[in-house]
Amino acid sequence: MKGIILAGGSGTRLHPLTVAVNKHLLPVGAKPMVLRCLEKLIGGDIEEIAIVTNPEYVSNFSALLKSGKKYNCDITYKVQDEPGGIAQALSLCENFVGGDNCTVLLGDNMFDDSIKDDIINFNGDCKLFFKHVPDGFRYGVGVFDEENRLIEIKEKPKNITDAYCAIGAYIYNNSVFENIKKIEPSYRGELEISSVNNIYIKSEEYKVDYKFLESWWTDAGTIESYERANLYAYDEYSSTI
Ligand code: TTP
Repeated sequence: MKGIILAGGSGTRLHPLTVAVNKHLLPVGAKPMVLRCLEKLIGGDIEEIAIVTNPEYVSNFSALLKSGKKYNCDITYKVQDEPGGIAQALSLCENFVGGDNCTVLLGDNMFDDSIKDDIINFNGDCKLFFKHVPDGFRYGVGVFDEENRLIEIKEKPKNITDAYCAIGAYIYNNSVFENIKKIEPSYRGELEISSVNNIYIKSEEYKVDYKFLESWWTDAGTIESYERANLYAYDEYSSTI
């Protein structure tokens, strides 16, 4: 299993915090955001990890994480020239992953549940993670049938409030790179990860598994959610002292 942290993008919703600093290097509690993802991957016994980021920030990430030796892993840095979407960022890791499976984390997502067993015991083609949210219209949300089979991910469905959103953690077999090649840019001009996930979900060829997170999850991509992430981190910290 290879690990991938996607830490490119524009971070415009966090301006001016992210004008001169990459979003994933901002502090959340006592550590930079990206370290939280790194810990999740290492916790799943992953030893080879790629970090995808913008050209101007590669040196900042390597200054922080270096070779990965301190974290008992080997880190590769990949450059995303332009922010072309999450799936486009992931496509840059095709050679890195080779014939292996990969666990992909969005660098601005934080959650408390362990995904160690999901990583170690992965034997399907794709595994997704969902969290209940009261504002489903903001996210890619899971559509399930009466037998709780996942039938689709719907992007930002209008008027939907209570829903299960697909969080930024995905485990894939290596067909993911073939599947990225099949998708077209969305109305935003980006290669969307929901399009890739829908290929897995809708094709009979693939076995897709999913899990609902039980504890907290947040992204940190807006001022409001960034503050929430810091509150969770503070609670976590104060429960250890
Ligand atoms: P988003 O929050 O959807 O996009 P963004 O980071 O560009 O922020 P904004 O919309 O405020 O401009 O990205 C989610 C995660 O995916 C984030 O952690 C960064 C990563 N990402 C990439 O690595 N490359 C990309 O091209 C995009 C769009 C996102």
